[in-house]
Amino acid sequence: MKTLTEEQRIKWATDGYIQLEGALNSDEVSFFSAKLDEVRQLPGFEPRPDELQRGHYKWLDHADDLDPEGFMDRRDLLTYDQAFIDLIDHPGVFDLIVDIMGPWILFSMSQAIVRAATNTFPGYTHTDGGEALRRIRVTETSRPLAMKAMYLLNDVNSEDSGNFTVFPGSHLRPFPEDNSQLNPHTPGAVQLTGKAGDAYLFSHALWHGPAPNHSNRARKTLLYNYCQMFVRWYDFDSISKVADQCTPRQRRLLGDLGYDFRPGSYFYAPLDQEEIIYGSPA
Ligand SMILES: O=C(O)CCC(=O)C(=O)O
Repeated sequence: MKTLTEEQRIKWATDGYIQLEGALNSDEVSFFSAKLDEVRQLPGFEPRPDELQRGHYKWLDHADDLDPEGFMDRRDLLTYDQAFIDLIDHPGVFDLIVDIMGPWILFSMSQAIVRAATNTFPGYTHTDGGEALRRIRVTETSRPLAMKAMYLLNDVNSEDSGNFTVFPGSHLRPFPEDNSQLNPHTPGAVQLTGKAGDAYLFSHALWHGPAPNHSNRARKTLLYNYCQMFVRWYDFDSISKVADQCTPRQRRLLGDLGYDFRPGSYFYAPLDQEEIIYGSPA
């Protein structure tokens, strides 16, 4: 499997993220971009901030906005197309995730976010993993508890275009209890640019979030999240419904250990874990 270059390894350790150019090719970008336009017409999980607590999603008949340039935040993408399943261990990106996290991991979440061009969204900054994980930090040499791959489906060329915004090195500092002043324009924030097909890999502990989008077009992204096996997935309530469409490696990443649950499962990995994760993708 591919591993990080020395330069990427240093950047991951010191900045808490790396950018991979051309992680998806142009056919893949066009395919996923068109799929997101279809997905918003279909039932699925979307946020309901006025109805549900922060970060919780409700099953709806379709996205609120049916315009492909409108806002969408859809969770649990795997049922929409085989390609969303195959992105779990996309060559080139998954290799690096395993290099960073080790082989004892699960796939924990998929998400498509379209950040519409609007003057009403100021952006926000956070760490991942809710109340508990925001209080847990990693050191330069620690494997992360969780990390995400974020795929850009369109070019982001200038600031305030819905950019993925990071505070480099912030994965090594405590997240302030009062983070209300932190935003994509706070000193230290870096609004990343990139080309369609680029991917950002980032640690759960990195302060990050979207910038406002004052450009004249929506910013489309896919987010795939991975965690250490003893943590757990949080996109579905038991092993994903698509398990029978998956390769053995994808099934394992979705939590199918190859035997019925027993105490100890997910704590110590199955004996063939390394063979499955490092082995052939099919
Ligand atoms: O850039 C975005 O739209 C949000 C991405 C993000 O902050 C996250 O996945 O945690």
